Amino acid sequence: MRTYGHRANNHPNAAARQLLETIDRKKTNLCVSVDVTRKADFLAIIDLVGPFSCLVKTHVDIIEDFDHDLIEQLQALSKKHDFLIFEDRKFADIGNTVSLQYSSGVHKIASWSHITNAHPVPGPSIITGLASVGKPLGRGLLLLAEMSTKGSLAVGSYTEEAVRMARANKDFVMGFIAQRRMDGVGVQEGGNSAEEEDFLILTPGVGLDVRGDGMGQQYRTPREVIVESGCDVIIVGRGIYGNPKALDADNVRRQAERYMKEGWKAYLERIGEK
Ligand code: UP6
Repeated sequence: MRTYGHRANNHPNAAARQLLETIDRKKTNLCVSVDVTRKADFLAIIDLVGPFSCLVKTHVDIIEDFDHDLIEQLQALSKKHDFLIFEDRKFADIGNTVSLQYSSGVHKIASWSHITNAHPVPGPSIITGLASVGKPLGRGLLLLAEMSTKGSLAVGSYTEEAVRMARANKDFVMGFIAQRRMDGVGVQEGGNSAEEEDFLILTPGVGLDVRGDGMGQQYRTPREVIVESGCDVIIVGRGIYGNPKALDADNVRRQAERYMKEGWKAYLERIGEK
């Protein structure tokens, strides 16, 4: 299995290259998902977890007091701590609508988020719509090929079609939100396209202490995700910041470091260095 650094040197997608370089430079494959509703909490958590993260994942539409200053501060933290930003927007509409949702509105996601994602459910036109905005800016797109939730419908031929859509749009699609590597998925008899592709697999549903959240979320450990399933980035939310109503700065920092160490240990095991 190739190293992050080797993959960075060879990756054709600019956003994927940036992410792989950041992972290699900081020695962390941890993406922290900051799902809190107050701007002050959001920024405080990011400042705490930034040093341990290659990527910070946001849902800016849940923030009650969202404003332009929040984006400026987020960008400043991204520079201070050297991480990329991933707005987990999960676009799912026709090409024209998603291009407007991505570029415009209150959030203007494309102007600040290095990476975003989309459900493949509308078919390839969703990629065309998002690429019309994001490609000129050097952004990257992840397709949701699978989900972490119990009873997910993103399985079987749906997942296969998602991978085929990505293969046809490698200039903008940098990888997947999925639970395992997608090499060979959806490759037809005689096809060899999996050989030269290097999609990044970012995986939510990661936790060390519990197996679920009582609302359909299912957790696996960093080792299960990185070693057993061959994924590249672990996405961790509540496992790190716990209950947003009772934030404990020391604990947030400790948990981020703990997940970073577990994720990196698993990667070293995967490439055969431990
Ligand atoms: N997420 C999942 N599963 C998916 C796709 N996305 O959990 O298949 C996102 C959620 C949340 C984060 O929207 O922001 O990943 C997981 O948070 P948690 O670690 O607190 O469960």
